[in-house]
Amino acid sequence: MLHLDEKEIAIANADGQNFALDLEIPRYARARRTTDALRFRNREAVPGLWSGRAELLAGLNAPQAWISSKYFYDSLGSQLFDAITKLPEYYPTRTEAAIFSLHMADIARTVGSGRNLIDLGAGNCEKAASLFGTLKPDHYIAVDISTDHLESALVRLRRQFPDIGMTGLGLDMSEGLALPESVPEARRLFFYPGSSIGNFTPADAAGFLSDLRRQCQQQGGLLVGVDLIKEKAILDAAYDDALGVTAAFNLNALNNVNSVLGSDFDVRDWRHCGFFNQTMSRAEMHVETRMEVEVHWPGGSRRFEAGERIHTENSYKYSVEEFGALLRRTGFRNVTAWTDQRNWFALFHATA
Ligand code: AVI
Repeated sequence: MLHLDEKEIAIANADGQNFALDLEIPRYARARRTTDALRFRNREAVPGLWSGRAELLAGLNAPQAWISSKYFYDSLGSQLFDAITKLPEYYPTRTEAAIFSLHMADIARTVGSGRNLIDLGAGNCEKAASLFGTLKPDHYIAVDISTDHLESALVRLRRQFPDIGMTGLGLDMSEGLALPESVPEARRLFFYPGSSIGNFTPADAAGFLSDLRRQCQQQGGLLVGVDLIKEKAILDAAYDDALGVTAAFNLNALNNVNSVLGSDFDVRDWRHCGFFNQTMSRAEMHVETRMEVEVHWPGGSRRFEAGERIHTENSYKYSVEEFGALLRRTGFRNVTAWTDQRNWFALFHATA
């Protein structure tokens, strides 16, 4: 491993060579973050201030309508997301897995064993469980907004790994991460794979990372997966696949909104839009009307013109330098990054 000064981070490339990178952020990146900070204040407000119905109504009534991406994940949506991760076009999941197998020994040395592994957005717990043999955590704390997957996964894992203490927590992390006192404070390793950090605006990501940093006491750390900036055609395909699974995932949010709000969205009136916005360095998803439609909900309605869109998701892409700088700005240090052969995805470790 390299010794690095304050402005550098260690990178190990696919051939296992270590090299150092300067952390200066390009000026355009800073400008972009400022724009996003303003956008965040206007559009998404402070997480926790709005919940459920009030947030949905604010989004649907906004001049540029939006729905929070958390509405993707009802039971069908979670299954559609699992299917997305198996699509040929959606490279992040398998690329992150390849980074783990390529660099496992180095990752295990850097992270260390006997940690309290806190899995943020654990889902079916498969990713974290694949690390148990190598990282040998003392305790596994699985956090997810949906507890359906969690309970059955933990029952199975408890039988397989009887020496690891296991806890499941049903928490909505868009409301901030409030861990109960039962979660041990020392030796925490926050695990946030899959580039879910990209679904926050950079300003929100900074807030979330600072929050994690504050919750790391002695010997705390973070292991986070980040999708990297790449050719537009690859990203366009990843968010608009040929089979239409991503389209179904996106449109299903409208069905979920119907059940939460009592609205009457008809998915047949809407089409999926998914593409990479190079200026904003993010993949965007929208639903777009096929014709003029009027949508009703108890106490209100809205007419949408033909071709009008509702913005449903942003998925920000970073360079290794930008994300390393973000970690450092939010109080982390000893930043290490591992990438795949094509430099499409990066796994970062940093200590508190
Ligand atoms: C969960 N998250 C990291 C996915 C992403 O790529 O932003 C969600 C997703 N949206 C479309 N495809 C997958």
